[in-house]
Amino acid sequence: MNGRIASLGAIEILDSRGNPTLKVIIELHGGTRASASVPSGASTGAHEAVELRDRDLKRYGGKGVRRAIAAVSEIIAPKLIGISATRQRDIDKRLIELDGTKDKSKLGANAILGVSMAVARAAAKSVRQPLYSYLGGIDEHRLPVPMMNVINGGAHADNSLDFQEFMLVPHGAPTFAEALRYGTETFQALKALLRKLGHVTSVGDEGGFAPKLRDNEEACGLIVEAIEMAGFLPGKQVAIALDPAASAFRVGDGYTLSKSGGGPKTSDELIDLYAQWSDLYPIVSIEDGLAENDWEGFRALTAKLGGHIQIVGDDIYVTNSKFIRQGISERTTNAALIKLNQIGTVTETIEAIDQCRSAGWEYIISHRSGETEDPFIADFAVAMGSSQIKAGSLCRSERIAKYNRLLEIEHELGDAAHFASPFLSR
Ligand code: 2PG
Ligand code: MG
Repeated sequence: MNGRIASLGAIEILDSRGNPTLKVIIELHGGTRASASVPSGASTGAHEAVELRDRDLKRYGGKGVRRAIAAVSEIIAPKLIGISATRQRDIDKRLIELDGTKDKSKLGANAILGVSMAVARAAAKSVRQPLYSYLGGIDEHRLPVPMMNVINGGAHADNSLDFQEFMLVPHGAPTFAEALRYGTETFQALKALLRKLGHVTSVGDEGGFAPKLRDNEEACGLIVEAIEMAGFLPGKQVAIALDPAASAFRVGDGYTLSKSGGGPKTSDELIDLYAQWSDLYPIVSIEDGLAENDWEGFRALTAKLGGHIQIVGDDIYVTNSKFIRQGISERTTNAALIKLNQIGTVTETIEAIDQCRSAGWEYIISHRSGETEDPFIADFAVAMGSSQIKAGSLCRSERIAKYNRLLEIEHELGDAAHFASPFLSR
């Protein structure tokens, strides 16, 4: 019968860092074909679902994904063939049961997620709907505010910055297309500014510049200067978001800013630093300002700054409903980062988002530092009515693919498209 899964397989492709990943290819009875590619993180949370890698040092330094591919064609495919691709929830449940582990380490979260995403895309195609309206319903029409990572540090660049991401947030634009222009013109101004100051303008893993600056704070100052150079109002039109990714510089009970030579700090000292910065710079959002095991520090940060700044949990929640629920009851943050591959299926990701919605939290759909040209998260962000998307800088096609897809969606929605800042009410 049309719409039922006829074949399912995967091939090994490369991600944006030149590491192998999977592209899952699915075919339905009736001729619909679809595919989905799986991203991969560098600064991963300890409780993330586990990617299956071959560990065969003779191929790709052990990072090959042939075992995950075999899991798709030999274990998963025989169980899913014949089922209607529109039964996403049921299919995801079967995938979880087939794997049987808590962290999806048997079949691999990469194998499982690739199948889950490919199923969604094939089902959308089979009912002739764009992915965003298939997953979100016909009423979904919100375009997310982009968070654009224009200065890279931490685990994403070999430079002097401990903090991983310094992002532009063009939330004061009237449309997504204009927000993209505000961000891009600021990115180009930043390039000119760095060049003028004698810095290199080569880029890190997410396409942001990776200069050797004096310290982390200098990045904020340069971004404000670039926003002004591009002719925008800092804060009002283009604001700043940070992802220090603090788990990466957690040492013992404290934090050590070793890349910048900033020395050790306690949680309270880091929180004070963020408070100072938020007085000096137009910062609207801080993600992973503390480490994944520092729940107490997160609570203190949220108590201090959460009234006017978005405090986002990434590594601490890993898109897992269980941790998000705990975060809600303990007021650990007021927002969560959402990454499909942290949890491993489309259904579980939607459950994590439902948790956020029930608490009135913002939820930000995010890429990974290792990406492919697959723009799945662009459709997913619109489908989920997410106020924000984190998709990297304004160069490198694996990042731009997501922005270009959002431009298409905005165009397709026409007058129904809605772009609004989540920050004006703060
Ligand atoms: C993050 C992500 C994406 P990675 O920490 O938010 O920017 O990085 O994919 O390396 O975990
Ligand atoms: Mg993060």
